[in-house]
Amino acid sequence: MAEIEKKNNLTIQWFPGHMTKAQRMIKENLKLVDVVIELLDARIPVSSSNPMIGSLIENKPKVIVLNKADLAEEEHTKAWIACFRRQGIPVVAIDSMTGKGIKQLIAQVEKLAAAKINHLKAKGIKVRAVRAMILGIPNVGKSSLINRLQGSAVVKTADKPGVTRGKQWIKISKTLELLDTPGVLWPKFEDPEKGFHLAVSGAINDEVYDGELLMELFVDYLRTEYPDRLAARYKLTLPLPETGYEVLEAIARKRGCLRAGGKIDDEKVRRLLLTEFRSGKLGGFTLDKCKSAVEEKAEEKTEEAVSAECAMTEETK
Ligand SMILES: Nc1nc2c(ncn2[C@@H]2O[C@H](COP(=O)(O)OP(=O)(O)OP(=O)(O)O)[C@@H](O)[C@H]2O)c(=O)[nH]1
Ligand SMILES: [Mg+2]
Repeated sequence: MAEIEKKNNLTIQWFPGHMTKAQRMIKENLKLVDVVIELLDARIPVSSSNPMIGSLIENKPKVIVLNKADLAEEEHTKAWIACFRRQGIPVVAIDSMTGKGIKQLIAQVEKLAAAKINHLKAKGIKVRAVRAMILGIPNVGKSSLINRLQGSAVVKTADKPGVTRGKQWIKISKTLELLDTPGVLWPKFEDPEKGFHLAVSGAINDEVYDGELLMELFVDYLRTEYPDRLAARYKLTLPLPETGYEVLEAIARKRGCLRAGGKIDDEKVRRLLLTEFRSGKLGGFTLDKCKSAVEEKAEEKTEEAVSAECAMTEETK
């Protein structure tokens, strides 16, 4: 079966009732906030971008945060930052575990809220703290970022999607208050590649998709794109075996994921590989690659050429 067909067969979808409720809550609370902090997963900045957020937040000032930058490839994160900046979108890369990048984020939030706060000042209204709402897909690290900013575990976090269920305001300092929100996805992933990326990175409840098929695709991806990493981590010899399953078998043997009689424990080795990938043990990964400025320009030119050609065809009709 071709790879694209397999991805189509994954039919990943996860939009449980609590997400519809969360969306309503986000809309209702927007009027209370000055700035929206949209967390994207630095490993998948395209796939983790909820297409419904634009219409949900309308014209609220927004900063994009590429969280889990420690799990992504540094040069790709830099390219993504440049890409957002070219579009005039404020962006910061952070690691909510160590706090790297958080100072820049606070500065950015204050900058975006300055106009509103100054407006209140000018009207003689007592200056209040800046209020920001944190939005993002499940498991992207919204609650972890709040805990990091607060310096203690004020909100619950866990290595599984769907942990935060209600809203919660947290006073970070005299000048900043944050609203934690539940992770929200959207009803249908129009591109199966996005579903694939969201599932491997841990944004989707592992019980709602075919784990075996997902791992088949994922091992193939690693085998072709990152053979050196697999070889180094699991002490395999290069070139790697021809098929993904043989690669899994080799890993299982190295790691003792075996059943009685020496048969490999498929489930155990798949789980091991996924867990090690998600926790960064295989190194940083950026699954969504960003187009360089040169590629973007070339594409714009092609689009211009196509429109010019269409216009000419119209004229000669
Ligand atoms: N390596 C790394 N792990 C992170 C980072 N931020 C969060 N995590 C981990 O990601 C997992 C999810 O974090 P949460 O803060 O619970 O995510 P959330 O966005 O609040 O998730 P929901 O409440 O389910 O929507 C936890 O295991 C965190 O430890 C980061 O910057 N780097
Ligand atoms: Mg949470």
